[in-house]
Amino acid sequence: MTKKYDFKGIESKWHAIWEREKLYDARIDKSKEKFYGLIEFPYPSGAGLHVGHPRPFTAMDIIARKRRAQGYNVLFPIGFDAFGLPAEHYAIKTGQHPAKTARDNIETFTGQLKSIGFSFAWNSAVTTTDPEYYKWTQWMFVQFYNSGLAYKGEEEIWWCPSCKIGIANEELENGKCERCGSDVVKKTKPAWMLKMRSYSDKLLDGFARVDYPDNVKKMQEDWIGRSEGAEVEFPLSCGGALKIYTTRPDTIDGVEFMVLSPEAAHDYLCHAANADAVKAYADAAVMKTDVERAQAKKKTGLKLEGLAAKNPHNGKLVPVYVSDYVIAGYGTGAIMAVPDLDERDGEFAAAMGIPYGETKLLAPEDSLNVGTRKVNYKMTDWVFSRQRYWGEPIPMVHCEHCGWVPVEAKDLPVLLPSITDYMPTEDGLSPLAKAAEWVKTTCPKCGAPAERETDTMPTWAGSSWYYLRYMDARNPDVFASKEALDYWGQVDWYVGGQEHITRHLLYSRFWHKALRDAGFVPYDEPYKKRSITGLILAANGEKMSKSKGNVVNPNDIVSGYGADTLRVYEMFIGPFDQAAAWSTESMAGVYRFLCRAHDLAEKAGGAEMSKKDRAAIAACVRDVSERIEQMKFNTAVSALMICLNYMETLAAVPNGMFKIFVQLLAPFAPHLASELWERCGETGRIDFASWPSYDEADLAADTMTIVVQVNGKKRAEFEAASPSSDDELKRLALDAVKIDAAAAKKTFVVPGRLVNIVV
Ligand code: ANZ
Ligand code: ZN
Repeated sequence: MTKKYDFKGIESKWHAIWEREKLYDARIDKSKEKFYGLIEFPYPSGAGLHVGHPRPFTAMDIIARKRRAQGYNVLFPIGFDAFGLPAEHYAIKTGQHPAKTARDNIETFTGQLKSIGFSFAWNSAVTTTDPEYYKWTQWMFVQFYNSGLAYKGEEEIWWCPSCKIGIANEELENGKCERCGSDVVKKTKPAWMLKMRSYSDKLLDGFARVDYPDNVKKMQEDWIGRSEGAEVEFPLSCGGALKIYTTRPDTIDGVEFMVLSPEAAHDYLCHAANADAVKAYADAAVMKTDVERAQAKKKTGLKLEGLAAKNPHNGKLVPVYVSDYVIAGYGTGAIMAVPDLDERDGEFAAAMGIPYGETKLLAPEDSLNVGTRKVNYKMTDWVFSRQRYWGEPIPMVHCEHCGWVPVEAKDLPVLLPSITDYMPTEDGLSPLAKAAEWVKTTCPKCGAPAERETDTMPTWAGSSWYYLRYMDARNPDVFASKEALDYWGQVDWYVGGQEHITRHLLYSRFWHKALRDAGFVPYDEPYKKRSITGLILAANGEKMSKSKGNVVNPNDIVSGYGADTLRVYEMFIGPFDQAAAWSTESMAGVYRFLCRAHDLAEKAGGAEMSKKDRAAIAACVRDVSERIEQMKFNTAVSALMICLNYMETLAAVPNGMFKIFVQLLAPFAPHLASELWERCGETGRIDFASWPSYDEADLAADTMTIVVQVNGKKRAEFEAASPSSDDELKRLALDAVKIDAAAAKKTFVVPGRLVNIVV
């Protein structure tokens, strides 16, 4: 009697078994080789899991499950990145404490993730807002401070007047606040900074030792923006000299004028006859974002009347301009303009009506005697202060006598005080500044009354090192023991979204290298291999969003079709690294595939595998195994479908064949596969049954039936691999009729059909 595919019953049964047996919990086991697979942990928003999450999660789950079957000791952890603005905004709106909403949301996420059957090591789950976790985030900041990597600067930062928050360059979206879309302005504020720029070369060098897609490297390289050039001083008519940075010192003969950034122009006002006009231009320009300045349709600017610069190469006197296309934070904030060769300079010359001639390039050896070699980076230091409530307090204390003093390790964590007014103050101070009792403390060094830092860390802090905590998540004494760090080592494979390449991925590489240099981790790159996944879009190709009403809720798929259908469909939806549009029909097709696989179990029995069966299953083993490694999950699913189609044509499905199919299906549809494995009479868990291999010889795909005639009469029949050589067929034919080769006068072959033996 055929049982219906009861996915609900099957899935809840196996969830209970996995939970009870703690099947996927991670433990150090030195007798086995380790595999550490990582996904970007989710931000537990109030909306719950969306269908985009399971795509990379299922992919790494498949790899983790395959590795277990291959005999590896697997760490496939999960956690929650729960600090940050959305939670705080929600708290402001609803009056609920963000710690409470975070807890509630994490509970929802946990239930959803478990319902999809990810083989996460729940015993090493972490949450960045947990004081036992952020204690270490703070501790690491103190280590960075002690090694000179953290400093408090008077930095120019971007300020969103609406969110009332200082933000880093990389958090701008088209020059606007990425959260609320408001225009941002520049503001000078004291801020904690991390010396990330000084790690530029180390971050670039590290690429040689990791396996990242080329576009990921390229995006990070562009972000770091290393360039080699020279600094050259141009003496000024007012005395002193103007220092510029150029990547093309060989063009110095073609310099027609100099350009100051608006910020730099302020230093030269007293030498300009038109000081007021220059000041007005510069003041207005300073309030624009770099992006606005770079993208302006028409170049604008002004000459500093009465000021001239002398070309140190040819002695020519040239005028000095101010323009906002020259950026203050790059190079020296001033340039030599070569309108003939540099496009931006050419545009500026055209806009200002400056005539220019052709440039004679210098030979590389000449140029350098007027300047000094210089390497520049676009990447700036990391602005690490946020004037927000819902983040890790920066563990620093300010003392009148001792200045800034880090909180001692024994006093960590510096707990976030419970407050009810989360709004930042109008003067830009963090809401923590309003917690007067909390702010008051004593100096760790001299014991005098002192004040706590009230800025908190950016969201990117907790996610910069979470992969380290996973290795030893419950250790109360250190962020991870040496034993754990040595055993689990680097993350072997990290999969996640395109959107995290220049922020999270770069920040965490920097953080890791800083820890490495301080002697706290034993290797210099956190992630050995990184892969990218594409977005899942709505059916019409648009981004899914609440406001468009086109969001697919994974809960509905799990309850209507089962978690295995959701998983297999998300893998089948299209090439893994590309965006793909949701299709309910093709999801239903996947559901039918699983129903058929389920039903086929009834046909599986004691039959022996034919040559043809062996070829079909060998091809499936090869294709599924290879395609998982290449992350070609959609074609791996196709291979499973082809194999199922084949088995359905058989009168009796050999048990041996069906079981291999079930093993190959298991990483994709683990609930159904576990159930079918049991129905095949297996008592162990399919998770640890060794991954199937195949015999190259079996692949000789098709077989053919060859008739053997002796003196024109049919005497026997045999199966041979197709294609086979004539010699091979003759040998097999003689074997089949037990005639000695020497006794055969003549043997001839009709290709694909028969062998005739004349005796
Ligand atoms: C003369 C020249 C001639 C330049 C030429 C380029 C081409 P990258 O490669 O991005 O590092 N530059 C320097 N500082 C600048 C600033 N603060 N704001 C805007 N532009 C700046 O770019 C370096 C080049 O960008 C420099 O080399 C300089 O223009 C300009 F045919 O000097 B060059
Ligand atoms: Zn002190």
